[in-house]
Amino acid sequence: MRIERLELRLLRLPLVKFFETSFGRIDEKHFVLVRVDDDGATGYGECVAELDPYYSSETNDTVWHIISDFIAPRVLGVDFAHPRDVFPALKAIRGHNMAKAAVEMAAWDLFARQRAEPLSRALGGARDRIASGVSIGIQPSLDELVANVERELAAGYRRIKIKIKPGWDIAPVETVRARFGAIPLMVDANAAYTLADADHLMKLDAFGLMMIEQPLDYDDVGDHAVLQRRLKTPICLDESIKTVSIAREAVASGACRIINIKPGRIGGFAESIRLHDFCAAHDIPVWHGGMLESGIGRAGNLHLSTLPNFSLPGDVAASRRYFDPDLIEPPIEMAADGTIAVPTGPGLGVAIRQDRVEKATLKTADLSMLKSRG
Ligand code: OSB
Ligand code: MG
Repeated sequence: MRIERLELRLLRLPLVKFFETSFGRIDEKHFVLVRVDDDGATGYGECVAELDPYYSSETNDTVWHIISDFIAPRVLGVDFAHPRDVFPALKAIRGHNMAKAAVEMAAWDLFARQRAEPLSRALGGARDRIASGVSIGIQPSLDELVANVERELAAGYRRIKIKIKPGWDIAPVETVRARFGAIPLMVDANAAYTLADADHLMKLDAFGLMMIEQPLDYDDVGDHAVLQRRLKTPICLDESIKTVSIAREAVASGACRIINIKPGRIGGFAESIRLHDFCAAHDIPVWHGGMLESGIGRAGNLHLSTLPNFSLPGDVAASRRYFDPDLIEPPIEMAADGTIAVPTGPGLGVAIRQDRVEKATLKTADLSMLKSRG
């Protein structure tokens, strides 16, 4: 596989409904889409960076800069025997995993398309359907939260996650438990607390949650280990797990019992497989996280979720909760049993509506001129 052409697009896509976490609210998704071409075959990678450095330190502008100035010159015109060789080829660049992942995932799509096999098979996955969970943002009122949970349970989602923050934590959990009983329920704090809140967070132990996701700050692995010793509820780390080696430290120190894998956060599919395999070897269940992706990134998430240690329902939900229309046609749909079919066509296996991509495009760059002449 040789990446002969690399194109970047910055897209803006309105969300069906605003999404609110402890770090802010968004109404529309702004993201970078990477396209790579080799001899008539095309691959796509959706970047999970956002407009602001609030979930992670990367932003769309840093991604544009790092891909244009440092990643493109290292991949264009290079012969890669396998897409797993892309991440190591970027080793000189420290951090910037979301930028690296977008290019690496496009290379995987290209590779699988050239071999005419679904991405799931190239990644080593086996399932043909995955269990779907849903992430419900912070709501303006408890009544609206209840209405949202009711709707998602009726749709068939296999796990409900609610976002929490100081001032919106015990009451929403208590309300949902009182109204819906023993449903599979978890919370995600997106790093909104500190160890000083440990006594308060321990109140959540009364509600039999599947896990609490990222209660403490994005670089507080050590504090999570202290908190986990006090909590009965398993801690799941998201923001903290920026690399496989941080995951090793987190598991060794007892900072978490579950890990959320987002390929964009740890540098792509090859690193995700490494993380998945490490967790399997240490009895750490994993699930696939979501970053409000369009159908393109969402399809990639589906394929990766087919690996065996993805044993818990992930944040990989139907397109229509986020974008209507989506960039792909048909959209990703969930069956009444709460599962989603994994596309079976080559690569990502979804049909991209170029007219909709065009309409959503704010700017483009063709980086092909950076190809080395050597
Ligand atoms: O913490 O998992 C998160 C969305 C944006 C940024 C971070 C997170 C999320 C979600 C939504 O929880 C997951 C989704 O439905 O895509
Ligand atoms: Mg999270």
